[in-house]
Amino acid sequence: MEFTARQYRWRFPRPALVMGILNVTPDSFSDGGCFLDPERAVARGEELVAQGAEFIDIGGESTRPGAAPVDESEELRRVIPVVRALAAKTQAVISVDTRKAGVARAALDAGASVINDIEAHRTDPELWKTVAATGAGYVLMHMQGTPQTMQQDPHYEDVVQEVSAFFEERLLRLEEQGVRREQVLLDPGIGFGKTLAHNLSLLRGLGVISALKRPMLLGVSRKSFIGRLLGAEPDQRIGASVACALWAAEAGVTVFRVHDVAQTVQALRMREILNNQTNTR
Ligand code: 7PM
Repeated sequence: MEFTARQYRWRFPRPALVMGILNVTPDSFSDGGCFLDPERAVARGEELVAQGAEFIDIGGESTRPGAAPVDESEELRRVIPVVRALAAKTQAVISVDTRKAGVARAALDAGASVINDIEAHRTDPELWKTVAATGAGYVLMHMQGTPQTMQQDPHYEDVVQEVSAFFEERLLRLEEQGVRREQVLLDPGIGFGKTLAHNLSLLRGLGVISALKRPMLLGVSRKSFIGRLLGAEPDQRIGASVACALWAAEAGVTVFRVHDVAQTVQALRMREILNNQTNTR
């Protein structure tokens, strides 16, 4: 298995990759408003890289349930200076969390290599063409509904089968648009139109998605299902987030989108040593 994003290429199996989260929004649930100032955002990005992140995922529009949409000029203003600075200053692969082809294009021009599309191409039909034309990496995330409505009454007959069928269908449509399978990471979209029970079923059923033979990305970091299960505030969910990452690594997930890069990298490296996946001589 391979994943390519512009000039980058990873071959699997290989040690897990960590994607550090950098929100440049005024309203994200665990770090909202902290990094709206570009200088602070860039400093935070450099810190994530120093902690071992190979990807930085930069987002300028909150995906919080019910969050207000952001217009393109505002999203560009938030995101592009940070992409440009981190692409120039760090070795990290820059990912941009956007649903807009205009933002994706500008970000790729500014040095980004991956598009993290939480809407899986429901909003802007130009987005896949941009991914095809640039050879960018593409995170294909499953969501039922839209960020505005997704948590109102999510319903599935069999969430694991339905998410898996969604990926198969989108992979075919992506190929029709000129996006090669090698460019795609599959992400079950934990918390996006899912109840607690759906999230747990998906985590338990990751092996089914892994049978699609594409690398998987997972975002569980500090999510509310952990709070619901264990009663902790977002910044007190690190242990459970890391536990989920180790669990998911066992099921074949290879890319982890996290807030707590140092702790996650340390846990994943330890797991790899115990599995004899890493050369320790
Ligand atoms: C409310 C709900 C606030 C969800 C914040 C979130 C993912 C993502 C996010 C994910 C990919 C968060 C999320 N989650 N992109 N963006 N996968 N690809 O906890 O799971 O960061 S936003």
